Amino acid sequence: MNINLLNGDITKIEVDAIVNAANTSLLGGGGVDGAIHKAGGPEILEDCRKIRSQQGGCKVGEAVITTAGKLPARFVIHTVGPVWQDGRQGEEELLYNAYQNSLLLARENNLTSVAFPNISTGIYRFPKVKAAEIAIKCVTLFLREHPSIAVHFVCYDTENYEIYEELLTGKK
Ligand code: AR6
Repeated sequence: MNINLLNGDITKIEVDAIVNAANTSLLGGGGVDGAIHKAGGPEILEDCRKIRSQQGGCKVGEAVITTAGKLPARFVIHTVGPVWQDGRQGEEELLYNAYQNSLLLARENNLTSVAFPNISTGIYRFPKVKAAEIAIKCVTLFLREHPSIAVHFVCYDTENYEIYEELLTGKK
């Protein structure tokens, strides 16, 4: 299966699309969202504003696609993960939807390589192990149906990297 694990900065990855852990406003923020807009330049925000004027932002669990501006990737897929509250507000399903809708958008646009950050595990406080299990399950099931797509999990922090490494390879 075409799943790769990387440790580093997603803005540097040369793939068809990198995924942004955005918020519903699509107007940028901190974390990976801030890094993507900073490195990609104002064209990304311009596209986001167009989408806002058409559909008023992006709901939690949904995804939209824009240019990647100056980034080495061709496109940015912006998705919105859930804020972790107590686990009883549909957070797991919403996170699954965020991964799945990003992959569906990649496929609709005939993209063959996609890089994901660890959506919701920063500012949105989703428990990291649970988030990694959801991400890997969603991607694995999707790639079974669409084996021509390659997915890169790009972990910025060591904790997430080690969690993914253990789940993907069973080694520690
Ligand atoms: N490359 C890859 N991963 C990164 C990078 C990077 N350059 N920078 C941070 N991460 P977060 P969220 C990791 O907080 O929890 C924003 O303000 C980080 O270590 O970026 O979904 C948005 O506008 C963590 O593992 O996103 C929203 O308001 C992961 O990216 C809100 O944060 C996600 O952390 C979304 O919160």
